[in-house]
Amino acid sequence: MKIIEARVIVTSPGRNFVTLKLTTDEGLVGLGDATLNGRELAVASYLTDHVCPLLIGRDAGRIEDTWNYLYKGAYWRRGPVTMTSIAAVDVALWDLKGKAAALPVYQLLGGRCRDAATVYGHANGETVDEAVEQVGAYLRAGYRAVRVQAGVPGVAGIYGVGGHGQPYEPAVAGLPPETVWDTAAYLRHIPDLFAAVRDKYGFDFHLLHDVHHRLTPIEAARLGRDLEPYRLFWMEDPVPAELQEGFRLIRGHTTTPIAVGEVFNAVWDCRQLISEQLIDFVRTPVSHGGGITHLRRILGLAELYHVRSGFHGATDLSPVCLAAALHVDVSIPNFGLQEYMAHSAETDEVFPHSYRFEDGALLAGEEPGLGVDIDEEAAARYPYRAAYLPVNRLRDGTVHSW
Ligand code: KDG
Ligand code: MG
Repeated sequence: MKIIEARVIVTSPGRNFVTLKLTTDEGLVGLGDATLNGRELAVASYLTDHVCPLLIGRDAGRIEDTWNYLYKGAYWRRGPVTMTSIAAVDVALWDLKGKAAALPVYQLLGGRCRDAATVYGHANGETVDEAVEQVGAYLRAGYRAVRVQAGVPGVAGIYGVGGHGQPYEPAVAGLPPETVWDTAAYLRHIPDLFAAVRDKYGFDFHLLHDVHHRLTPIEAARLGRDLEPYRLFWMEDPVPAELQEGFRLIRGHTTTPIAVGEVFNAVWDCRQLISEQLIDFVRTPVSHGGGITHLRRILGLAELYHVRSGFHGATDLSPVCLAAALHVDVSIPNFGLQEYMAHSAETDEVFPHSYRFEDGALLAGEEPGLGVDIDEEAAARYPYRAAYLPVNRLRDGTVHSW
């Protein structure tokens, strides 16, 4: 089975998505998500200008070989643009292999280890009361795990807060907006949020919180300790993770579990974090981490060190990525939890899919391949619009991690 066409589709049904579409001489179509929030067109160009021409005439069945050809053959290794591009090819090839074999992708990955992937939803509110209310809505909808984010008094534009009960979407149309950050105010406020949630709903479900890379190791150690009474499932991205050994300091002070890795793109970004057991969950998504092939390598290493999966699943990862994640989720022994932010109706219209939410979990589709399609006519109705993630500054104007 040979690839005869490789094409990139950029569409913006509510937000931007980049999709690679491969077609074979047998008329099969494979899809891969190539969306890199705020840098979409860089990946579109990498694929269109430098990768698609190399795919024409290739044997679509040679997934591992193609991965190595694109990774080693480029000479320039790793990085989000390269690894998102390789991931899109890899996922499209798994989709094709499933369709050629008339099997859902999880069957090719060894078959089910579980029936469905338990997910966590996003409760948020500008105030503690609003956030507590939203947690209740998720519990009533059947979720067994909820991430909670809330506004911090005196700090406008806090990460993860949509405002007035709206779902949160971090990318903003136009040039990057700027937000202000105050570590001391945040550290004072967040334990009260979790005290209020546990006080109202008890301990019989999982709670999570995303720090979004804003603290230093010693600040993160303090937060982890302050949150211990509320038994979090994880504290996410407590510090920027370039300095992997920095996590020793956090780990030495708190038993609050740590999840990291939504911005990682290769096993090398988390080798030390995993092998020194400095984290509990790895969050690298299929679409930024070199695809199913490379993500399985990361999770294979993680399994040896009691680290579980907690794949990123924000709205900037398309339904193609979410479907791929679900096939991995149900087929690996060390699954932890899957993030789930439901996509907009426009996004679902462009990407019809067979995965579905039921009883706090997502079920991977049973169709051959990934079980996701792209409606190109609908996609064409939503042209690309420039949009960026915010830039963060301290009160004195210093640029801070967002
Ligand atoms: O593109 C950035 C978002 O995906 C990110 O801010 C969302 O941190 C995030 C999460 O945990 O979903
Ligand atoms: Mg996050």
